[in-house]
Amino acid sequence: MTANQNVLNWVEEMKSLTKPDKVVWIDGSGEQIDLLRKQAVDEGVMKPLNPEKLPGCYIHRTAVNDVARVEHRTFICSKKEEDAGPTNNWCAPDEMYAKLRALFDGVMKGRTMYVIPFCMGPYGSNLSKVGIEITDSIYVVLNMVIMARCGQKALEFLGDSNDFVRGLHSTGELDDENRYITHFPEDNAIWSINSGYGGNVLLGKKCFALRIASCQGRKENWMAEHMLILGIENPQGETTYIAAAFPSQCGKTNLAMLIPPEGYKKAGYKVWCVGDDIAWLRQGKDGRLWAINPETGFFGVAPGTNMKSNPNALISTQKDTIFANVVHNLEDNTVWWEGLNKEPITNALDWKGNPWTSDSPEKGAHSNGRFTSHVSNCPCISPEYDNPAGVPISAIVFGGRRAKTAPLVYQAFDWEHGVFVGSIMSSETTSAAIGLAAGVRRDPMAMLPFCGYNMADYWRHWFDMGKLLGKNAPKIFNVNWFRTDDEGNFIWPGYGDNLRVLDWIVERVNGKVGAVETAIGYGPKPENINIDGLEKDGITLETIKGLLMVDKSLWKEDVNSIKQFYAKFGDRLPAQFREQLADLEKRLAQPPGEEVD
Ligand code: OXD
Ligand code: MN
Repeated sequence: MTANQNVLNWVEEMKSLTKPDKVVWIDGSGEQIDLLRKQAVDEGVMKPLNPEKLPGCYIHRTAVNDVARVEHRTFICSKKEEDAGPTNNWCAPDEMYAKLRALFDGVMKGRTMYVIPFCMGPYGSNLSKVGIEITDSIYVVLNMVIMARCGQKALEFLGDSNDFVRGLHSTGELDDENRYITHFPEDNAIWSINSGYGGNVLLGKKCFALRIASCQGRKENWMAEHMLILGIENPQGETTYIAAAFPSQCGKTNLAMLIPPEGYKKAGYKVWCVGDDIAWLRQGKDGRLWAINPETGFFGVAPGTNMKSNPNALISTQKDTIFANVVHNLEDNTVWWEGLNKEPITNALDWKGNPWTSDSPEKGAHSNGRFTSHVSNCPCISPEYDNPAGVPISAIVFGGRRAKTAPLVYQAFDWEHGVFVGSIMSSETTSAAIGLAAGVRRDPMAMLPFCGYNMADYWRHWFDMGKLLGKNAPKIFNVNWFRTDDEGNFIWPGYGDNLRVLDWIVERVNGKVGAVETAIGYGPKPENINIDGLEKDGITLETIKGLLMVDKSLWKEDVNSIKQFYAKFGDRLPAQFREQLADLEKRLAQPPGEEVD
């Protein structure tokens, strides 16, 4: 399939290490994929679902000990430990290669080695990059062809270049004691063994498009971020693009595909999804920051997805989708998960494959049960999604899940302050990764598990990008949909109504609305958040005032926890953060500020 000696030599080397019975190159053709799907069904890797109700859909189960990303087994193997930084697990590359060579030695005996050339990003884009994943999992192949542009064309795009990411994966024995998800940023290499869960094995995604790409971006003056990208089209047909970072399971996919509230729909607003998880951003010729979604699919969390929370995601799963670790409804050979609907399930298998009904005491789907669907299934996929130029980003939004501290929305004073706002992001922990203590954790830019190098250097890179972009830099905001009342109920309705907050953000970046200076940034004047039609949810101007309130005593406590977090980075912490913290403390000690334009 290629004459590229760099590729051929590497594949040969991996073949002699893993010793497969057979090697199959994925060419990206429909015929080959159809055959592989049949083979996967014959091998019992996945089961076809009801062809009338869910055409082209399959269900798969991972091993019960292998259901999520494993941060405690994820390593950044840079030559120097300090280059991985205090938030990553580190191991010297020689030591890790030696350990892994022993595990990979002969691991594919009796198995087929699949070679998947893939391109992250549209062909022809100066933002796109090629990877090759070698795997012995047919499930990985069938997911990768949904999640990335795979096959012959990726090799053509690579040409005879040596600039490709080398991904090696084997399901091994699924032994969790020897599970390793390892990254060698200096070699552009990823080695993953003993897992079959998407986040650990679809190497184009978190491993390449975030961990390795973040290192590449730093060297090459661009950014790889854990961000959704969406476009908001106003009734005049002008679209403003926003990139937004949220920790796992904070509703990123829901926000990326949101359906405008009735009033906005009637007025002619549209929301377009460019991507739901990862953004690669680079300065364009016009000086602005442009973004692509390097992926071609959604690897979304199924539980909680329904016609109210995310109709566009649910519709995306109705054909050509691979489900993992959800309920298999045997009644009509479909799938189900908690939060899908209230239908009683009487004859089903749970995510572990055990008989299950709605009356069973345990949940039927794993809380991190997933669907893999191609972006073209999504009714609101942006017409610009495949544009090699990407889309121009006007606003960067950070968010987290905080019950009390963070207000509904605020705007950073400037880029430097915005980097500080991103660096103090925090959220409750989720089940997308196991091995984490429950509670609030700092998750700067939602990149804590995904930054491939020292986070202090990563922040420095953000400051540098700000200098590069100058006056063209996007404005930075923070949102929190998750404030609760004294009974612990969410106050803000969220979902489609989040457009009301994005609307303020768009107005701000377009210079159409003023703001109020608060201790933590510019806040909206309460009357500038559009609440028309929210009376039914009991939302009034008073509610908005409450949601925008900045409780200084809580923020003072937060300052202490920020200091503790920053202390981990020692002298490497950018000096700007000490200044930002000191300024914040000063503002917290002062009376409220003025209205600004
Ligand atoms: C994901 C995650 O799977 O962030 O997208 O965990
Ligand atoms: Mn994610």
